[in-house]
Amino acid sequence: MISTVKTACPHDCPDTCSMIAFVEDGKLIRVAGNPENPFTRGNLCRKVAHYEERVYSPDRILTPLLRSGKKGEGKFEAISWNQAVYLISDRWKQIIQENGPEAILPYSYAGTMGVVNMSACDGRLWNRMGASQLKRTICSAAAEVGYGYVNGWTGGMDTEDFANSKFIIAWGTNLSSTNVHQMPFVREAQAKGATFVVIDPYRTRTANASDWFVQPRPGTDAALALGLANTIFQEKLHDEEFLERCTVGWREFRDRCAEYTSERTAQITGLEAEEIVKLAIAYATQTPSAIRLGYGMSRTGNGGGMIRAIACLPAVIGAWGKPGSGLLLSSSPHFPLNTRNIKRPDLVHSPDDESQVKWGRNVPRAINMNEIGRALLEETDPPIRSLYVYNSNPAAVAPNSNAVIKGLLREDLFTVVHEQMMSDTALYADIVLPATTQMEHMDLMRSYGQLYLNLCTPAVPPLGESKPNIEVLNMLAKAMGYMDSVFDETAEDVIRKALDTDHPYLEGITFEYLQEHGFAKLHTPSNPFVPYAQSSGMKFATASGKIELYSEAAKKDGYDPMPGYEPASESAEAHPELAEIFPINLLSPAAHHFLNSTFSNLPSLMKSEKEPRIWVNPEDAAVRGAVNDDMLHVWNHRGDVNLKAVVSENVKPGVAWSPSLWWHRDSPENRNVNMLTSDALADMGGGATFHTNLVQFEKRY
Ligand SMILES: Nc1nc2c(c(=O)[nH]1)N[C@H]1C(S)=C(S)[C@@H](COP(=O)(O)OP(=O)(O)OC[C@H]3O[C@@H](n4cnc5c(=O)[nH]c(N)nc54)[C@H](O)[C@@H]3O)O[C@H]1N2
Ligand SMILES: Nc1nc2c(c(=O)[nH]1)N[C@H]1C(S)=C(S)[C@@H](COP(=O)(O)OP(=O)(O)OC[C@H]3O[C@@H](n4cnc5c(=O)[nH]c(N)nc54)[C@H](O)[C@@H]3O)O[C@H]1N2
Ligand SMILES: [Mo]
Repeated sequence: MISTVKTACPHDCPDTCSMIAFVEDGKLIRVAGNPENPFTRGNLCRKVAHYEERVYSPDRILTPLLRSGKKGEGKFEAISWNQAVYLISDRWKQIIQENGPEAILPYSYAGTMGVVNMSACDGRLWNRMGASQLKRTICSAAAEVGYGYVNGWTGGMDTEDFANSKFIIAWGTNLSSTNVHQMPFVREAQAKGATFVVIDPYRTRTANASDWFVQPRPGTDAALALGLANTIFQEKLHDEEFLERCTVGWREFRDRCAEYTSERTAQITGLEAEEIVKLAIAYATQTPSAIRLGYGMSRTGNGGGMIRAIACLPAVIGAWGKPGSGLLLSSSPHFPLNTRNIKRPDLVHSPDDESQVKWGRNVPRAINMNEIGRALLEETDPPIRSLYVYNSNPAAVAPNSNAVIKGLLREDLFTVVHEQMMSDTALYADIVLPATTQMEHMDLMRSYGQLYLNLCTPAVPPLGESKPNIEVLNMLAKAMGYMDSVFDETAEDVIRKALDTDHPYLEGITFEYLQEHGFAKLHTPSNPFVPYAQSSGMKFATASGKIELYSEAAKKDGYDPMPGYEPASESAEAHPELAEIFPINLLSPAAHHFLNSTFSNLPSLMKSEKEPRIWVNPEDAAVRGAVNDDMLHVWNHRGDVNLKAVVSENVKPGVAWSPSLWWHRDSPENRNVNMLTSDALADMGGGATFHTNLVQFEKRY
């Protein structure tokens, strides 16, 4: 008999789809999108559509493992959970005694985005222990800070409301690959006559679905945004009433924009001045107009500043608070979950006082996850003696892989990896712990791209001896002697606590309701939700409660109080000597068939993604005597890789594009593109810079 279970996709994607799992004899036989969910609409992306392939992958880890060979060799022997927990806690107690708890570093990101297995887990055991904190900066940090200076950390437009727009810009985001369920709303708008614009230095699948593709030089979007605003002010198409009522410093901002004439903007961006003027006028007049802003473009040396400048545009034309109008970077801030209830960020352990100590008196040091390689290799006080990895695959995904792997090879580093798959990182572990997949554990999902809460109900029992993150961390906490009651909580306890709020958006959305229906849209004042409507009294989360085109907060943090264009760190403008040697700007954004390094080990998706490749312009290929399908040797001062050439006009001369991310294991000579990427930090938030890399290439064979 086949039974069905309502669940959801847990992966790091703005869509967070409602799923149905089909189960026969305790086995997952297939999955489908839940047709009742108005956002998922019964469709799943290519990656998740055959989830059973992932659940039953031969790469699944099914028992705890102890290293029996050399570091990174991948030789392990099975041990019991009791042995594993004893070995880990015993070693940690010794390390804490010798070097204090900061010598232990947890490393995690968004393998699952669950409230239980990501959010709650990230703030409990580690805070209790006083372990080094991890700055989780690899994805959205620069964008959040840049956006925050303008609007505060507030939620954007309802994705479903894009269907009501007349002019849509997908700015630095590849929706057809990374946010596929937003596209039907874009197409609906297009069918009603809307213009769909894509702004990207690479001709993406999304660009191919657009009415107007704008292709600036990478890292120049701040100039483009200010140039567009300048034309809007010049043409008197700005909304003065809105600017007076809802913003701070618009006249100073207007004067700043005047520095970005269409001629100067054209020079910086490589676009034609006429195109800039045309785009500005269309954006301001074909209203309601909406911007979908991606995190992707912000992973650039000047990414925070780019996002900040773009985030000002809706205010200039008074786009907020009207249907089909405004901007969406993230919907996360709209979810009023009681996250304080599920974490304990206020408490850290003090060696001389077993009772709880407030943050601020004894805050542990924080390590930026983008700099993990350096942190493991450079002398720090105390040294990092143990690394506990879960929900992440740093050997493959973190920038500057050479440094990361060298760090993981350290003989004296005690590495524990809790994983579903024998990933590139798990290979370097001393102890590997088996993790359940979403089909085997319970969780609650919010979303960064839509407004539905989803409950994940387990569909099948855990495979082998695998366990969810929360259970493993609870076991480790007890073995460490931490008897706090949070370490007795089950996933259901955490979910009930997260839903325990009297916020009107969650009225009636109980655990039981979600068990029955699988999902619920937030009960926002209107549907589609129109945030910041004048009648709602909803404010921006800045100090002034207004949109800050001039930001005192930015000034206090040492930035220009207004947005401006600064060339990215590793660019020809900022570093001409380096560009002499490495003349190509490599972009490395999301692959269509993978999700970061998740799914990249599944044969059907590897086949669709073909092989590790790099797109280069015909001019750049010709001067190096390279043609399509040649193996290229690509290198810089950090490392080198071999990638198959796709000679294509999709990139302009001087730019190359290689999607993220193949495992090192499955790349030529075991080296993926992160051998080339930079661990320099973005201008804001300590963000990643996966698109700010200068490289050189030649034909290999
Ligand atoms: N299929 C698939 N889906 C995914 C992911 C995946 O790996 N694969 N990853 C998930 C995750 S973790 C995230 S954060 C999101 C990211 O989703 P997106 O925000 O869409 O991110 P990317 O595709 O990495 O980058 C978007 C685009 O930015 C462009 N870009 C690079 N530099 C610049 C620039 O200077 N200016 C402009 N205008 N554009 C630039 C790139 O060419 C790329 O097309 O997607 C999620 N969804
Ligand atoms: N070159 C390049 N590199 C990039 C990017 C890029 O655009 N270009 N994108 C960056 C971005 S945006 C991001 S967000 C990061 C993502 O970096 P990561 O968050 O590390 O993402 P994934 O590669 O998806 O790895 C997640 C791992 O968690 C495991 N996992 C999944 N669920 C669970 C669970 O419940 N428990 C445990 N213990 N493990 C689980 C999966 O098997 C997988 O190996 O990568 C970054 N790396
Ligand atoms: Mo991400």
